[in-house]
Amino acid sequence: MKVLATTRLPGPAWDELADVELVEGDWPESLSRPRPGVEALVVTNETVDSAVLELLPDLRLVANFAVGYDRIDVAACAARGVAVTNTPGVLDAATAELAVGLMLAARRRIAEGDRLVRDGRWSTRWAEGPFLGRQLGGATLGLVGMGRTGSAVAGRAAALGMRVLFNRRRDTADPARRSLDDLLREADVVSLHVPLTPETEGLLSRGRLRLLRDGATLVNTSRGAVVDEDALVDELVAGRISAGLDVFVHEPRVPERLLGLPNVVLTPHLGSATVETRAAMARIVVDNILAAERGERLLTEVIRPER
Ligand code: 8YV
Repeated sequence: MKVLATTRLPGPAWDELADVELVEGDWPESLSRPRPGVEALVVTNETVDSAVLELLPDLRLVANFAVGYDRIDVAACAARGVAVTNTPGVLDAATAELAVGLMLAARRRIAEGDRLVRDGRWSTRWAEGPFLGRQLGGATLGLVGMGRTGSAVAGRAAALGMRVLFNRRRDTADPARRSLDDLLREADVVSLHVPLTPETEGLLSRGRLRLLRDGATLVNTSRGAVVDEDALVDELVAGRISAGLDVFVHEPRVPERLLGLPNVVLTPHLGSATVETRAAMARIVVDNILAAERGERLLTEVIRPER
């Protein structure tokens, strides 16, 4: 099966593919001409829309090297009989660790402290004040989304002594469940673990961000567009809250106004970026391609197009 990929995947599984072409440069402009014969496309949640599909007339499979597939037009794929797969189940621990890391970094001012030391501003007289943070133990965590990653964060946060509340759509009698607005009012730390869909786009609107307590911390390892980014930047510039952000609306662009702020920790979409997780994701991508090649059932199909 001829495979076109936007990047070479890490780990040993990739070498099992016999016929792979890498497209260099910015996607989708880099796909500048029709590629008949390409049957599988490997993307890392880059745009796959009708225009891309037009250029790949023999495509049978989009194998996404990510669990989130918000940039893939699954309806357009289904209409052409193109299957879409993602990589669920192997990112939860890595993403949960990063979320907890961002909570710690923002609440305990780790990145800010690192910059202070590097800049030679560490002084025993504490010219900049006593440099105090807030501890996670005893604080209330509000999880927006309680799927695989949210649950993985909950376990780790409880081990750190946090009280864990959550919001999710599905009804449950669990006393820790809150409405979204109540969760935002009650939590010291809010962490987002919902996929980007038309329902979650802008979920944390300007009005909802105002519900956050003074001194609260927002952690986002899901998708930038789940939050009204301009409104979030305004809150951070005002210094009313702090944040740990791994995702942004226009990656790799980060809002200019955030760059000089001490109260925000910025990472470059590292949620799944561990050796173990990326190798496991690549294994799933390759296994899906090999299954398609053999005409077998795909492992992790996100839609089942009419065939
Ligand atoms: C991906 C992600 O690794 O899986 C996802 O949905 O956001 C990331 O962890 C990233 O999109 C690169 O593929």
